[in-house]
Amino acid sequence: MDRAQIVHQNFLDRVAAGALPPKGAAAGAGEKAGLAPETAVAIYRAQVLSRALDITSRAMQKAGQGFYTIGSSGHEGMAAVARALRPDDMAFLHYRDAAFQIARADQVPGQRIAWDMLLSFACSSEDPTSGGRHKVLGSKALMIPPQTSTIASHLPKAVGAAYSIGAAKRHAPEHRILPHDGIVMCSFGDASANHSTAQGAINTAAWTSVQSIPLPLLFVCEDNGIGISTKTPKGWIETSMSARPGIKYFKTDGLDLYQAHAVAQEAADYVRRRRKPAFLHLRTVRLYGHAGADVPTTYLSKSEVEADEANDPLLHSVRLLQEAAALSPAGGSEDLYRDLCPRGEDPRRGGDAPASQIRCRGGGQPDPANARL
Ligand SMILES: Cc1ncc(C[n+]2csc(CCOP(=O)(O)OP(=O)(O)O)c2C)c(N)n1
Ligand SMILES: [Mg+2]
Repeated sequence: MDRAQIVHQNFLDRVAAGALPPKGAAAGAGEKAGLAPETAVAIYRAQVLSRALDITSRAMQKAGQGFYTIGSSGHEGMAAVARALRPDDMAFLHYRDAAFQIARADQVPGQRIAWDMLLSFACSSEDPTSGGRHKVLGSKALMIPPQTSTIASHLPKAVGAAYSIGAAKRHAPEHRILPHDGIVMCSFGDASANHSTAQGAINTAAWTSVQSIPLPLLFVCEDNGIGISTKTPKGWIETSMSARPGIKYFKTDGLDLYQAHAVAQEAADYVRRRRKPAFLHLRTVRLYGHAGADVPTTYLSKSEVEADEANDPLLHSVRLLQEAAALSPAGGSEDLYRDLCPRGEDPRRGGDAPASQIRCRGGGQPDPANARL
């Protein structure tokens, strides 16, 4: 069975049995108190919609309606990072950051994020981000410059964008879109961090910071411990990044939406106030392998793959929302999942509508609030 189907079934079975994964480095009561229940639920909703879109992109590929299936499953903690930033903080995203983009879309009026992303999967000429050239995250309204999966290529651009905020204060440009108190965020994977382009950008940020030149840039490294089929050595990111001159290091658990939000908020506040770069090390897992055609059990043991699947961030979110009594009734988190992800990978299974019949309930303009995928 396909891993996407396994993860989907796993979610339904474990939630029904109340067999939710235990807390890791759990959020304290303070972290839970720092996030309003409605924001926590909005983060969870963005996480589930991101998952639904992953499932749908694979169904579309099987049906010959979509192409590029690299997904965001396991990296849904980025929805909490989005909520720790302002929607006018420019964000250069890792290709697994659909949950970030969806969560940000909730903060900006007039968005139709699910529909726009589906257009991108279908390589539709109506795709507002790339005109159908590629599955690309990005949106002008959301301050997310379009980004393909050319790893590390966006880090130098992010350094330049962050530098430009201070430069625009010193010499008023003709056109300024970044606010004076804004920051820039740039996310990437643990393997991408080794790319010379990434290292050059990180070094530039450190050098600039040490010279006391403003560089309000938050690096976010989404550490799932692997790049395609090559494992990152244990502790590599922390050891190599925690003591860089001029860059403050923060670490958090992307499986825990409360903790991820609290630490991302702390890191973003540091960057905003001090106008200095920070490095947020976010633990994630990678579900479904690298991309659609990848079979992770060819290079990882079954138990390694299953250990990540047992740590599905959505299962952690269900437990955390229950503990915080953020949803009423308590079963609401399962209902929300069933509503957005009514089926697993196979669009023909159980008589569900095929991918070609993806419709949004209520008709009219598709909206993530009523999209049934
Ligand atoms: C410049 C460049 N070199 C190589 C690749 C091929 N490639 C795609 S993803 C990837 C590994 C990325 O791993 P990581 O940064 O850990 O991100 P993850 O997929 O684990 O989230 C590589 C080498 C690429 N896309 N771009
Ligand atoms: Mg990785």
